[in-house]
Amino acid sequence: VSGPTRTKDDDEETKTREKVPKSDEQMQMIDKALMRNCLSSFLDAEQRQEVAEYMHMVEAAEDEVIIRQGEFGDTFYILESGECEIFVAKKSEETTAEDSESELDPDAEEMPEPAAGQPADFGTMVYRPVPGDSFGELALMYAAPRAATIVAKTPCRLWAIEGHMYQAMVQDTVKERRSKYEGFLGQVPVLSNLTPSERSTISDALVSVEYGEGDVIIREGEVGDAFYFIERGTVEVSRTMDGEAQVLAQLEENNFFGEAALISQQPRNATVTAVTAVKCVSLDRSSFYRLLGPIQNIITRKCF
Ligand code: 1OR
Repeated sequence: VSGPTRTKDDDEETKTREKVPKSDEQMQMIDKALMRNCLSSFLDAEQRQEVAEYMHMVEAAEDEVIIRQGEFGDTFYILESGECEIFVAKKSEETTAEDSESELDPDAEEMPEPAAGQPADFGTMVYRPVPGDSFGELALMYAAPRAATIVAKTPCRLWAIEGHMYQAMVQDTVKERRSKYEGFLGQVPVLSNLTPSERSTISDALVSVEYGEGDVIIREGEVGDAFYFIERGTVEVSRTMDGEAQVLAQLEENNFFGEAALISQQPRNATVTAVTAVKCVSLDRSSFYRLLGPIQNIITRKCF
């Protein structure tokens, strides 16, 4: 049932919903691509891995339309190999594309191919993605029609994931994050006056950060603006005394540090270094302020 009006977006194989085994190399390539796209750049390493596990390979033939501007589509793609081109049509041209779409009915004859040497007019070519580039995130993020047309110039291999698969995965993570972090925010003395709903708001603003063994997370003397909660790993807190670094404490999972930065812009009074690989969530003063207003009011607010 494939005709020239169909796109890769329309294919059933594009909507597969199972995990697909992949080589380490493929996982790494997808991971890097996810880190670079605004749709997925906020995901942490584990979440990216989960999304990567569900991405599956689709192939586009030379000249095949992968995404068509103006149409519905909710697949997100990463180009693995091959060459394709992105075209953007002006509004008037886009209407033409929509018109031809509305003529599409199941009994209709296949649309004629454009005459030889007469390429279909998709508008202005704006970008040639290279392997590792991704596209299709806009329709997914904003529930909008496709903003551009993407055509395979050579046979292409693409990693694909359907929008609501992706969203379901991320939505669960949002819920999990809330219940996980609301609890710990309650343990932090400077935040103990937050209401449960404020804690829930704040938990959405937490950013996952990862450090390797030996990385300095905060440095004594520097002005800090973020506070950290350890989800996994061990850190060492040290302070320079008589010109020598003295270890003051080791902190582990469920401990936090750097909270003074949420209330004051004083320099850090100790250095915190990752002893093992460390996974933290962090909250910075400006997000805290943006979400909850002047911090001082909250911290000094009386509980009732
Ligand atoms: P989508 O879901 O709207 C088409 O499907 C995709 O093309 C879109 O997500 C982006 O991933 C990708 N304008 C709109 N979409 C673009 C553009 C683009 N580039 C890539 N895409 N412009 C080119 C920017 C270099 C703006 C042109 C005015």
